[in-house]
Amino acid sequence: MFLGLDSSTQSLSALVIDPASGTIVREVSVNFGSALPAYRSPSGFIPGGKDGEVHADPRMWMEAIDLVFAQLADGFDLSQITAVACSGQQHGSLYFDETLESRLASLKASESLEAQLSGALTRATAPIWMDTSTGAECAEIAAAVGGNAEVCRKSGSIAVERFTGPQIRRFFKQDPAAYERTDVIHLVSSFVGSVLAGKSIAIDHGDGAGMNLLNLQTLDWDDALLDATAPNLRAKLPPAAAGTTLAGFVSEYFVEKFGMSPDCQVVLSTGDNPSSLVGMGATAPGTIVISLGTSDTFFAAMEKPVTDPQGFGHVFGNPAGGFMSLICFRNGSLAREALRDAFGLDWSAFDKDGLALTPAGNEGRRMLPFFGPEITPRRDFDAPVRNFPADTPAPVQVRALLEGQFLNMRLHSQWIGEKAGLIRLTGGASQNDGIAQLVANIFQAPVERFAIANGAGLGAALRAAHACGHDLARLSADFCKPAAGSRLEPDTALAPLYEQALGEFAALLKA
Ligand code: XUL
Repeated sequence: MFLGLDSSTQSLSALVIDPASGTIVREVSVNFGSALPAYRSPSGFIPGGKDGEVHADPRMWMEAIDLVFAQLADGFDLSQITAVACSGQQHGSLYFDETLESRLASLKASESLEAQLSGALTRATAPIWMDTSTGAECAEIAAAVGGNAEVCRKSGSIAVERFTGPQIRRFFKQDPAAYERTDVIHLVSSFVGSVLAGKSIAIDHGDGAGMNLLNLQTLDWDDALLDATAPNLRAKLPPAAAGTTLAGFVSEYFVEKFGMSPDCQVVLSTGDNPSSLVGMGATAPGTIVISLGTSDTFFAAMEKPVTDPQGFGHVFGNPAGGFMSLICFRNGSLAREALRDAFGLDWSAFDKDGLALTPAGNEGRRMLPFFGPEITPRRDFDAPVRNFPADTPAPVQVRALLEGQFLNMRLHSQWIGEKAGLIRLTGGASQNDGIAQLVANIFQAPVERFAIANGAGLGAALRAAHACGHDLARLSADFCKPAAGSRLEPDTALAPLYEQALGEFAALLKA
């Protein structure tokens, strides 16, 4: 059996798969807010950060590892686990002094992880992916290496506020002495993996590419980016390595305390988006994943690391080899819920209220569906822009919003240069038939829906099995199945109409 962990923004979850039977045999989860209220982080981060700062308390993550293993081991024999791999929210970083290695190597089962590891922290809190505080640092890094086009050419993304390099630079500027004392910097994913392995493990190319530090050609830390970020940074980073690397055996701590086998292997960790690519069975180019969540994300495997000339999209390593694109749209459910609330609609009727009562293409009535700042495209919207009166009845508004969201997604994913062959749709709103059919029509590709709530955790367990010799295609066929009867075909007659709508949407965006 194989264990996958996912340390996300709000929870740490664990999932065990049995490849022999093709089933998930155990799933547990620790919600940071409710299980660890002492950290006063109801949504997994410390509320009220100033100037765009969004940080979390790393001690909360340490405590959660003990809690999730206690749950896992309760009535379940963890010695059956052959290998474990972790996934983590991307970009978040933890900072430790030189005592980390000896602490990890000598963890006592009689004490907690938090009691034994927190003393090594050189930065009390960890910046996470929601942080937008590093605008100045992004500009400095870009200027130092010759502009954002160069940062993007090297690292797959322009300098981005939430990415780890700019976050490291901010720390170095704010507290140079603590930066100097820092011996090792981990991502959330590599930190959890290091605790399991009882030693610092490498950072994989999937999560590493979310740092503005990894050179996608050499797959090593880039000297110019390192120098632009902070002094002596290479010495503070674990090496970068392929996600299929076996990092070692599980630490004695987990053997003694939770009954794991001393022969259980620890596979390198990766970020939650690369991990979801595996969990959604989309590691081969041609299948696109659209995840409809708080933010909507669009990701897909890619043959070559082409980058977004506009600088909105990102390129990360694909855990199965090669690369993947990732585009994040901030106004996902945020916008759907804002419109729903503004018109007093109910979710179950959201598509019927809008999509069923209005014609495809909405007779040219278009909306830029941004109720707040957007990152794709990068603009400080505070209300949606419409080419029709704002008091137009709800059905037209609903269609304009949804068509706008997916036209925006199609427009800003064109740089990838691959036609969607199949779309795997996940996340809350994917269950809505009207929305799913609209995605099929706008992208002119079949859509399959997934019931998997934890694609990143499943991806981690599948990666663990794959690294131990299981065939990934076989694992995908067994575990990454769309919900029965969930496939929808595009209405090909609508192709020209949505081609035209795409042009109209782009024009409204430029206006
Ligand atoms: C990706 C990103 C988010 C986090 C969420 O760039 O910032 O998707 O990975 O956990």
